[in-house]
Amino acid sequence: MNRVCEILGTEYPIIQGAMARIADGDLAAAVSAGGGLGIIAAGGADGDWLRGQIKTVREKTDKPFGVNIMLLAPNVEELIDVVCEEKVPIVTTGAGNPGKYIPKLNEAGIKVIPVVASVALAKRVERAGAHAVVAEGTEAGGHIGEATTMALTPQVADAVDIPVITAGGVADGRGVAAAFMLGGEGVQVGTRFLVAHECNVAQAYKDMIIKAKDSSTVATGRSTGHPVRVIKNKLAKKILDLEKENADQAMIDELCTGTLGRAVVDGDVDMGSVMSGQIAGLVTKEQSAKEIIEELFKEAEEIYENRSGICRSGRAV
Ligand code: TUI
Repeated sequence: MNRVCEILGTEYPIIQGAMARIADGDLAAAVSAGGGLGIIAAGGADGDWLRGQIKTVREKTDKPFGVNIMLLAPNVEELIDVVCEEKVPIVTTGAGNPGKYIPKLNEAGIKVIPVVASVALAKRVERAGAHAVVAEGTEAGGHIGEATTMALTPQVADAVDIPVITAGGVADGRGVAAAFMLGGEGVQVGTRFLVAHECNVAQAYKDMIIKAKDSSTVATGRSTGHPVRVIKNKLAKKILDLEKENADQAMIDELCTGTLGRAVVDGDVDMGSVMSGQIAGLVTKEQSAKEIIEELFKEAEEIYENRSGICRSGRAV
């Protein structure tokens, strides 16, 4: 039994990424029923919506699931109260330091798994009582840090005793195997679940992920200190141009307002914000969440079984 499976109560050590405005109760239930940990993304939502999605998951599956709380949200306290009242098994957090909320969540019987982009934050949340950390590299979609998955995972794994779950650039069995080689004991996968049959994002968004290639994403917002990885489109180019010209921040904010919903709900993939990881180029087909999970771990296990060692001087040793 793997430590991450023990903490999550899942068959496989995999967490579904919290895709803001996208990851609802339908997707979370499908991932949890498929053997992973489904996550409802509460960022941008209110308490009533969250309660409704938690109910949806519980109606569809009796498997464990989680809620992600995006710490830049203005109503964090309200969302924390909802997850405590509903006794959600797992909470993941993003875009900030959840330290001050961890004791309250733990007292309510909730395990907390912060998403971190640095060793410093990983150490801080471990001290505050986190059960595990997701180390998310800059290859990930949405709000990102600077370090790559390759550099971040082993450094976080050496710095903390709690298990590390690798995120950013994981979309197939090779990514899962690599995560374990780097000291990860589990993975968080976002982009591949965007095209799950059970994912309620606009079809145009899914099509954009499927046709993406290695160079299709770009990080906007580096000039503001809040970089966000998105698929390169008209909106992203406009934002980058404004940033290059050192345009007024208020102008950039105005351009960005409402753009996530525009892509996710309206399917406007030209002037909407199509958040995606760099690994989108590897995502080529729509599948059920269960098929995705089973394929990831079947491929990873095959890699481990077929390994004959590390190559030196052209021969396996
Ligand atoms: O949070 C995410 N990914 C997200 S949140 C999101 S919603 C959003 N929409 C528009 C603009 C901004 C956000 C979309 N994607 N991933 C986890 C993550 N956390 N990545 C990076 C961080 C992070 C960065 C800095 C965590 C903490 C931090 O500093 C806090 C500290 O005190 O050190």
